[in-house]
Amino acid sequence: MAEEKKIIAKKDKEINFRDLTTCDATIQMLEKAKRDGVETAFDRAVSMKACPIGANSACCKHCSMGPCRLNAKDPYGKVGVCGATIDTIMARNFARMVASGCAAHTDHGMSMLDLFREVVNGNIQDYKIKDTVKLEEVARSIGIETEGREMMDIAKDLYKELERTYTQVEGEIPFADRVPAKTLETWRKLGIVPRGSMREIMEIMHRTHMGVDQHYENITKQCSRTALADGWGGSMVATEISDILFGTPSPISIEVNMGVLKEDYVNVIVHGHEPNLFESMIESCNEQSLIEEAKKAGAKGINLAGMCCSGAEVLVRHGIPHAGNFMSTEAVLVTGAVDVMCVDVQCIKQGLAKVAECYGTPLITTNPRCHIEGATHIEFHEHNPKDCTDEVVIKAISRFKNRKAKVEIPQIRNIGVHGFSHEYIKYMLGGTFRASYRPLNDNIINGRIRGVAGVVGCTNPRVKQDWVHVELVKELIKNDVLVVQTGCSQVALAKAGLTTPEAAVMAGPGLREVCETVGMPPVLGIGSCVDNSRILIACAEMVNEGGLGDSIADLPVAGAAPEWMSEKAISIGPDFVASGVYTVFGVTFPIVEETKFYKLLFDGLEKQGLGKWGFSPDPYELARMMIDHIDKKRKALGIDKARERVLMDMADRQKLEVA
Ligand code: NFS
Ligand code: SF4
Repeated sequence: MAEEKKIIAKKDKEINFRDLTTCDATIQMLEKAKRDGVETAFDRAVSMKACPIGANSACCKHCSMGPCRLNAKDPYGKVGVCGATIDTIMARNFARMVASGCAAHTDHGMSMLDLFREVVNGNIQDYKIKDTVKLEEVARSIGIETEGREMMDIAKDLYKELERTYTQVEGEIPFADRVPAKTLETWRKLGIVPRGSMREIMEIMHRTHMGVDQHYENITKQCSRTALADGWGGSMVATEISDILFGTPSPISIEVNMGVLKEDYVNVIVHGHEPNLFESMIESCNEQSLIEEAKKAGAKGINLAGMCCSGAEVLVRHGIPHAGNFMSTEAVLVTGAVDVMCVDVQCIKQGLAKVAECYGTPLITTNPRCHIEGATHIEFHEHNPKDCTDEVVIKAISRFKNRKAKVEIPQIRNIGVHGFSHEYIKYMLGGTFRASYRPLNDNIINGRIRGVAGVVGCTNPRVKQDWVHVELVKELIKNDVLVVQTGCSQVALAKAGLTTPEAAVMAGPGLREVCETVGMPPVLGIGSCVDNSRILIACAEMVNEGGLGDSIADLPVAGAAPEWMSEKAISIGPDFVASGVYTVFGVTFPIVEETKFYKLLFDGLEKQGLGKWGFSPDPYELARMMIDHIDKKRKALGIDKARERVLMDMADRQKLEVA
């Protein structure tokens, strides 16, 4: 026992919070948590070493002849009891992560579609179709006639079509119509055009059962097919339906960081993923009778903020302040200022329950799919959404009245401009009257913009929070690469102040010129993780606009999830790779290097006409890999010389200006 105490004391001394995160607000709260004797995921990540065999994906527990552990140092020296090789085991594990990630996104998308159906059928009155222009655009994009038709008729047809994204047993998912012809041709040749996501997920689970698919190449094909059913299926439906119901984002000034909490207000935090809960919470927090209640309790009013992807959605749609990304969700409770944290699904750490309890903050689960031991469950029904959200606000008011915890709010607030939907990027660059991707393509062709990078995904206590994202993005924009962002990554960059038009000074001369002309930031926040589908659509539009090749694989673009942690990232990864994008991950990669499966992902897929994977834990190396790839694509397109000319001209101009 004494021995144990000594170890804990030593560990405590060793933890320097600055090594764990670059988020100053989170550091301040981790220090407070330590004083308060409260443990977070940061502490647990230090004390729980990641299992090296699992990290390499060299173990299998798909049957009770095992679990079997193989040796990463001698990967072909041993096989599982059934004879499964390292490649089979890694590919199966990977496939199940894809299935789980795809299931998360598609189930979220299906909830949005359920809501849409009920709105269209008139069974739900609290939500309405807000963006009719988008409704028509989406309908037209999959071949639904819109000319001279009633909005509700179009909506009914759209629902019927999009349902196929999930339930179709044979044929191609509807949004396959949006895929550039050559990319689609490659998919058809490889047999990876998704049918319906339910079918693809079911098949992956079947094929990875003991004794079924035991060829890593064949398993990888089903990974691609399932991942495409996420990105061009479930995720895309989630984004498009949410835009139709709640509005398509356009640039809006936003505030992020824990300083958005207000000591003298009732603070309500919504954390999770499905925007229907948040939209209703916005209504409840603006409800006059509840504001009166809050005032009676001694508060100045009700203050609503988001976290994680729910937060990212309402950040870009309505400019609702955002309190922080995934690794700050426990830290925000340590402020003592949160009067309620209301969650739905995904990325909700079970550890929140304990931290919330320590500070007397009610943690409310609302979704039938996600209960947490120790939290209060108030179920959210979209037929009567405010029943739930009003009750949550009442709980928050009561907690405010009885606040016992000492309040300490880090006084840090960062301003940015977010909300660059792919539609808006079109208007922004092309103007209202000639909205198109032409100016973006032209600026890429003439070399001012070297290429485009999507930097997305989670934060993870195994690496310094936010640091990898921020350093990677800084490096990219310095090299004239325009960055688009979703999820927790964009919040990291917003906190670092890079999502303002003024941040253009940190960009290379070409990108800077474009940003300054248009008045846009060099880093464009576009929404939550399901909104990665906006990046795919933007890629498709760039191909269709012309001049940058015939398929997404020809584009000078790359993607990165430098601090990823969730299985959803392992679904989005192969989605981008199969779409033709070079996709790099940080932190760790669940694979044994130099195995056949490794060579397929990191090299072989590209030879099949798809994208490929890359990995490095180092942001500068990641940037180098992405830029090299972009340059390789520029060369293949024959536009590498144009860039040299532009840069030469710029240098001459700068010389003149100096003279
Ligand atoms: Ni994306 Fe959203 Fe954040 Fe990662 Fe989690 S919130 S869906 S998974 S941690 S970016
Ligand atoms: Fe072991 Fe094969 Fe069973 Fe996996 S499926 S646990 S490798 S015997």
